[in-house]
Amino acid sequence: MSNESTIRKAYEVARERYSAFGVDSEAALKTLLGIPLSLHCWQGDDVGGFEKPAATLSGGGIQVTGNYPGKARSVDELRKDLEHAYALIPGHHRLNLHAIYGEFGGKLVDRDQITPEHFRGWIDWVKQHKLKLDFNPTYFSHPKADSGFTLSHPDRAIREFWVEHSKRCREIGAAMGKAQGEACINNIWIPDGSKDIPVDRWSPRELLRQSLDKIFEISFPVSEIRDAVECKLFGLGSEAYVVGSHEFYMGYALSRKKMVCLDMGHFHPTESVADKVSSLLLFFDEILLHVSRGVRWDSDHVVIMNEDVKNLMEEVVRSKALNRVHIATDYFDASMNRIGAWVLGARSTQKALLAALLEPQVKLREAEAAGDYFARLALLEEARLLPLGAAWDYFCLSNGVPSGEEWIADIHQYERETLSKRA
Ligand code: RNT
Ligand code: ZN
Repeated sequence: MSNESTIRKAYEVARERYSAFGVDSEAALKTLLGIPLSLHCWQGDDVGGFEKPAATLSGGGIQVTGNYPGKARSVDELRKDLEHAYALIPGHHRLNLHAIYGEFGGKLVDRDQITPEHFRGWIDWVKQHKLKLDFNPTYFSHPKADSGFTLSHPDRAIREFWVEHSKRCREIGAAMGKAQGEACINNIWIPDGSKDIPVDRWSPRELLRQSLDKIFEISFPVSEIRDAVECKLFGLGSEAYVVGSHEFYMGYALSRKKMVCLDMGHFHPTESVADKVSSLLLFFDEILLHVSRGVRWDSDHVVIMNEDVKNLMEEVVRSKALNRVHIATDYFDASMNRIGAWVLGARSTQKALLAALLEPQVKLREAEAAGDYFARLALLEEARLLPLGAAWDYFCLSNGVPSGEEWIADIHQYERETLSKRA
């Protein structure tokens, strides 16, 4: 029996099994196909970008460790790698660019000088590949970020530099949105904070509020760009204080009608990001997620379908909020094949979404409504062993990408034929 017919047969059995649980697996697969993931460009080159002189990731409480060979050294290589990654991820997706990934023609174009023209190549490239773009200003790896403060810097000139950068990024994002006929999500994350105990926690936050208000003075159509702000509990070198805390941005976004971005690695490890979804969506129209995996003090390990990601996607699905939640990936690992890391994180996120879509919600809610907490817990436990894998394989097969573990060999082949030739 061919692999394909095994997959089809297994899915037939799975479909019946789900149906007995009151779950329509066909509908789940259809919904999954309509969920775009915004794949972060920065896994491809360890958050390097294409500025001249080349920026190496510095400051900002984020760090990439490892030196696995074969990283993309140019925009062409990055695009080639991305094409390879997208070909192994079922469905239609987005690309999340950072400002340092513009095409600056080998010249020094400082961050307060960038324009939509520097991103024309990307706009054309995504059109050709039927992808959509999202965007992020870059507030790290720059001399004016070395002090650990950017938009909340006490020096007005430095703040203004970063405000100008942010304004230009919004202009770029709006140009992307206009060109692609769909809003670009522009996400602001700044590294500002301090390693040790500050006495004045107030002033930087007041300055940040002021800078953000300046950035958002210009309004663009929501059909072109929508803005998000991303909080963090702590980072490397900002252990004692982060200016853009959860409370800060929640207050800011709510009062200014912006989105909050929840990065899964930016909260206390015992805090559930999944639990935040319903609370936020009762007050916000939309939210942005950065799907990541925190491990001890690192917030950016490659995403796997762990309990946290599963719980988060369950909450999005249970809240019937798929149209109000933008899902982006955010992690960076330089110790393994980078294209493999991209695909692994994206497919794992999709698997978690599929698991959530295949959850026997009706039965679970019945048990809960009846106060039968034993049955609720037992059903949740039984649901873990439903044939998710068969549905996933069939989803991959029907969308023309390798199913099961087949894609791993594909990554190895690309490494042999392409990545290993990069000195
Ligand atoms: C950092 C934030 C932020 C970055 C990217 C590179 O802690 O998660 O989203 O990962 O901007
Ligand atoms: Zn993030």
